[in-house]
Amino acid sequence: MTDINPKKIAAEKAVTFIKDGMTVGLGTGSTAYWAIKKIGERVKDEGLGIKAIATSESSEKLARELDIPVYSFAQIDLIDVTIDGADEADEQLNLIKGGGGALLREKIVASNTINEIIIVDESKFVKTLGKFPLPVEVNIFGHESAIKKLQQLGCSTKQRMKEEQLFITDNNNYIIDCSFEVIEDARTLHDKVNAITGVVDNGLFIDLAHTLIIAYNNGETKVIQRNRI
Ligand code: A5P
Repeated sequence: MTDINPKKIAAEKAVTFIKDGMTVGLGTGSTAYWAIKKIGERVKDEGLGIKAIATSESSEKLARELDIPVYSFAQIDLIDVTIDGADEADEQLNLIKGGGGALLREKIVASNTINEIIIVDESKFVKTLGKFPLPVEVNIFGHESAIKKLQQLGCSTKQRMKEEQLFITDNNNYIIDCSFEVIEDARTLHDKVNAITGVVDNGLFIDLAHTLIIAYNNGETKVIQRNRI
């Protein structure tokens, strides 16, 4: 029996979109990991010349270990291609992200990217978003008040923990995971959540992804592209 790893398959397909001279956003998580590994391989074996920008401290560390040159927004304007994972993606390419806690930097990078490529295994391709609890990054001061206001939007909340400690993002904030079960109108919910003072951003990515690569458990892939608006 061959070992099929859909995350790796989706990631390696996405890396074929990268051409010499491009600026490349590096996503975060266990799927993006495979993309960063493959990019590192291309840098080493083909001499692929890129400028990378990372969406988290962990991805930056991995990139540096693989000799991928990492830059910051002080040196980069527009990003040609970003490859990132997601926790859920629907047919319109709306997403829930932030399962790894990197949603804010991921959204900043995505919003400066010409082709945001999202890579998922088939389990994350859903009809309606919401089964995966929506990660919301909140300021530490007053987070108790933000939590109450999030609950008033109709969700149950759980503060993100890591090894029995409160989880702190790369930006020194907390994450509140909000279970809505079904999100009928993702755009409206996105705006309502972000209108709460103390919320830094939330994991709904609307109109930010351009390409979705879904890898199935049988090794096949499907690519969905959204027209740029
Ligand atoms: C990181 O904060 C997230 O947005 C990830 O992109 C998302 O959680 C997917 O992660 P995995 O590829 O590890 O499932």
